[in-house]
Amino acid sequence: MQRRHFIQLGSLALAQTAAARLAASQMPGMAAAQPQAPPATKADITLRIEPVTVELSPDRILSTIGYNGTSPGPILRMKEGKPISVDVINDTDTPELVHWHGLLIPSDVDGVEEEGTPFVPPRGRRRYSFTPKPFGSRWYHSHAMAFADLHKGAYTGQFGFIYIDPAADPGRYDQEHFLALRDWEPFFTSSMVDDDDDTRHGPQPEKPAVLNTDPNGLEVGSMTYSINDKSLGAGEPLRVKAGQRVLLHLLNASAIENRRIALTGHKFLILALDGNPVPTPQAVEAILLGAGERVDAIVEMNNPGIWIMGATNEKVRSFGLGLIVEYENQHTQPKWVDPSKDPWDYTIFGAQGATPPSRTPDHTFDMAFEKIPAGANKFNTFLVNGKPYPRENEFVLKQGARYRLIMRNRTDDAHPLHLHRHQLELVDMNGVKTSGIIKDTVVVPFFGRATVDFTADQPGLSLFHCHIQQHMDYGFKALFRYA
Ligand SMILES: [Cu+2]
Repeated sequence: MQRRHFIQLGSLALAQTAAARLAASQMPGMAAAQPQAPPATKADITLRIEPVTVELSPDRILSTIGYNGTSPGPILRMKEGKPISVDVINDTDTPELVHWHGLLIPSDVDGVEEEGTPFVPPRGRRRYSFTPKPFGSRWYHSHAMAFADLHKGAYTGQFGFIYIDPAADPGRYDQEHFLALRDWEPFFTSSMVDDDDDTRHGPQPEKPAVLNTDPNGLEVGSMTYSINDKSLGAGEPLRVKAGQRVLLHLLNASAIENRRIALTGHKFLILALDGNPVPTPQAVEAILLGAGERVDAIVEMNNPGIWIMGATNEKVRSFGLGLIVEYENQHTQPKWVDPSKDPWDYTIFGAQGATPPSRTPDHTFDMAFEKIPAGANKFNTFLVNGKPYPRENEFVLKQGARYRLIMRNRTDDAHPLHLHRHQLELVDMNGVKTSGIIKDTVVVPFFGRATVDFTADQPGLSLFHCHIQQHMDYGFKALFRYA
């Protein structure tokens, strides 16, 4: 090849790269993953994305992707308002994103492709620097898309707790535990009914007059469960003494299902939802945790025995979702008794009396969610207001204004809806008014309706989506932008 020829080819290649970069910088969904050199200073935290094995029980050892050799990853404790840096090293062949769920941080470090956060490239690294807020139970997880690949994104073991101090005051307590509900080895199935969904017995204000009866497409199921990295009966029991107060930080880290749990013989005193203290703590027998949601609760250990805490769904519990709570000097078999059938109801934790929401909204967005059944061996898709993702300039926010979102669930499934980088105040659930409950993920019931308010105080793109990975991947999302 002649030299002149070579130079021409070289400059053409350069021009193409520059054009690709320009295009990438103009499209938030295509942010270029430039490799970063190791930084000169050491970060406060290093997270290594790498293959891990998880020993759910002696005869059930799984391979997945996790953080720092484990799944769940390390519990990250941060101080509210104190800047922190996290080096993420990606020892896999897949571009990755780490999302800091429930934190009010800028789009470029939120860990979301649609918001324009750069990927952590395969075999590369990227530093996330941000100021953690607000305090409470948060978590971190992969926000990569998975589509038909059940070995990607939130289907893997890439998740862990974040706890931001100062904590909400739980009062005196004797033990503190972080417990993540998980399913493993997901598979496609055409016949899945979510038996845990206690919302299907409630009011159905959004049930369409004519139902779409087209045959359903593939759903994702599991037959392997755990709390943290152990299946029921395989790990050490949670050992307690009569009279102790045990603080539990519960997280549903599932990519596929909402989950209802109970602890036989005991009640959970609910202190915080999604890490935010509730106006009216109440004791309940069972908790419904949507995928992505957290609950902080105190359990008074006042009923000596050996008890099972776990999924109220018998099949799910027997496939591993549970742990044993053991009082000292007890020698009986672990016991399970179904809790009362009282449905989970956010509004009982709201402000007492007819307290109005903290601020009157300036503008209301109506959002109707629909599922388009795909038929055998295909993937269902989801529409927001009749249109597929992406959509242009539908949800544009004015900084400082207060917005109301009316979420109308016209599907036969309960969906955990998550808005990134903002805090939602629950104001209405199926017609029941409430106030003072602050969340980042809200389960909108089966054919039900939930209304939330939020202040547009976080400029930048913010993703709104169902926290069930398959639903998000196949269209159940919207992008909020600032004017
Ligand atoms: Cu969903």
